[in-house]
Amino acid sequence: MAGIKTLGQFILEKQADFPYAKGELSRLLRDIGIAAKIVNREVNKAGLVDILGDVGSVNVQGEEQKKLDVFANTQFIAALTCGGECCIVGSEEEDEFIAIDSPVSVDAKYIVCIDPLDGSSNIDCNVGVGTVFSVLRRKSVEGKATLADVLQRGTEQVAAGYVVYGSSTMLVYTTGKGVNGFTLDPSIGEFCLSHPDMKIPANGKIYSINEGNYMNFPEGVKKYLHYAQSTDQATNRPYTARYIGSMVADIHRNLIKGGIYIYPTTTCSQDGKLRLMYECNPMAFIVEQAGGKASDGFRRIVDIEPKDLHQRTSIYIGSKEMVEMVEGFLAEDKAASGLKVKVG
Ligand code: AHM
Ligand code: MG
Repeated sequence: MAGIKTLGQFILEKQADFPYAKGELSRLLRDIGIAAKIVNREVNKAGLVDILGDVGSVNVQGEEQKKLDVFANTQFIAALTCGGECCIVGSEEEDEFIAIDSPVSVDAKYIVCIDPLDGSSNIDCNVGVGTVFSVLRRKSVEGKATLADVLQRGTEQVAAGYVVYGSSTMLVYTTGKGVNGFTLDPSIGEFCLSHPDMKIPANGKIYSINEGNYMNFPEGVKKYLHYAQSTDQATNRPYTARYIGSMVADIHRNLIKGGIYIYPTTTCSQDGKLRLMYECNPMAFIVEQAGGKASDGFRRIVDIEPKDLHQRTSIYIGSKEMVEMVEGFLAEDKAASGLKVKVG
């Protein structure tokens, strides 16, 4: 055991920093870790058993649900229901939030918004997928928790994390005191601390965006791509394009190597594609805690006031200087279009 620190040990150790903590958040994180291990087992054997492919139903976003999506959703909801610390789960796979009404959850203080299996279009072909979760504290003090308890800004998150099921499986989380990463050691079935105090480089060379949508991008994004692809030795350009199509895996790589992940608004999806409450907010919390930036192009993601559980937003997230650069192009463009409107 020498030198190994498991996720469970680490969570307990951190809890000791807060002498009045009752261990509820620690137990919640532990429950998520257990469900992640079960999902990991199924993701790993997805090619062997009849779990690939569509399950036939369509989720609230109008997307076909894959079998593994459904499996992951069931596992996380079951873990949070049995754990007793969570009063509401908001999931990408569920139209409405789920109020947990089990005898062990009567005093539950936490709300979890989760994308149980992100990057689901990659399941069928053995490419990395992930889980993303955001933890909020319930605001109301009596009665049943409601949607108003869920719809809190990202600044109110008490914890956030993701699991990336890749060539190895990692769980990365923050409680607002830095970011720590744990790699699953399959031989002992434990997440072990492998990436303590993760920091994203202030600048990088990687940009991640679905360039197939180029024609529909805002002008500021087109200008940034032109900048990224132009040659300039002093700033290490041209940059390198890397796009897996699983946000968790793309952002995880950029967090380690330095880079930017962009999913902008397009003329076809004017609110963007990714979901604020369970995709963008948790990733923004983590990346900011690692020293990076996350914005919708004009303001911090975590400052956006949510109106709906499944609300979408544009996102520019990653190395601080890269996000600021693209924000600069977007601001220039906004100012120029404002001028055009005035002149006209
Ligand atoms: P999902 O939650 O249905 O899997 O969708 C989210 C995913 C992100 O992981 C990924 O970065 C993006 O959608 C890919 O979208 P696109 O295929 O439009 O590039
Ligand atoms: Mg998703």
